[in-house]
Amino acid sequence: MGHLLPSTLAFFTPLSGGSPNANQINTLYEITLYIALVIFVLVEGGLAYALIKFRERKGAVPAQIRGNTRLEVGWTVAAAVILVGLAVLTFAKLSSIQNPPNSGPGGAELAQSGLLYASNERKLPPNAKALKITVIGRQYLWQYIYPGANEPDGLGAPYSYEEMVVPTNTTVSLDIVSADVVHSWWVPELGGKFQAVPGYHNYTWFKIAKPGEFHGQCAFLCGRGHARMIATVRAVPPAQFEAWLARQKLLIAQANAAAHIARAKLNTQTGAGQVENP
Ligand SMILES: [Cu+2]
Repeated sequence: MGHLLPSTLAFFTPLSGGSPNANQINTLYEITLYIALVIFVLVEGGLAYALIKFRERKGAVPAQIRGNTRLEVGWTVAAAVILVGLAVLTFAKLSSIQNPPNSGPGGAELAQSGLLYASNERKLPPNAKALKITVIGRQYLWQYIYPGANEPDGLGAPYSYEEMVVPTNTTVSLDIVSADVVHSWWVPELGGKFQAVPGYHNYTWFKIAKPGEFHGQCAFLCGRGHARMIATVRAVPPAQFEAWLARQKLLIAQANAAAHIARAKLNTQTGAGQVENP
């Protein structure tokens, strides 16, 4: 019974629980909802009371009332005070939604400091260290590029599709871009929605405390395969993440080497394929 009200309210508030920014957004919704609920009960209660108390009776003559200045000024001022209060609260919370905190003490060591790209939009934690992952929207799947390139130009960086693996207790900073059309990155439990727009960089962040899986989906109609453009973020302990990343890098290098050999073989063969596609 004690859980009934919160769980009913949770139906009306955003998903959260994965990252502090999502939790702060949820708190703002909850505060607004609680205030609205009190007002709703007061207004509907007053209406029901008046309906019953002043219902039609034989011989009763209703009093003719023309306005009540004190009441009218009262509810106008009260509504204005609530609006101003909510606005102040929102602005006070905005910084904890936009600005990431530092990684926790057990966070992954790979978090690099400094900026990879010149930008005044990417919000970094106070110590400027975050694990930077590039999110690329493609028709119709999400690609993630992790740190660990062999060359300064980014060549050889480990990547994955659809499922992003991240370390727990680590501030993860996402650089969201698109390879084709507009997509929208949205994993509700990890914070707000961010568009992937060709030619632009959008940034967001999350910090996941405990291992777990979070699900999302492209939130902007991007073509025929839009509905299948899903995203999963899997948080694992930092040591496990580093092992996964190293293995991913190895698998990609092996696949590239195999492709290189296959290409070389094709180039030396004279077959129907080569005649048709010289
Ligand atoms: Cu999409």
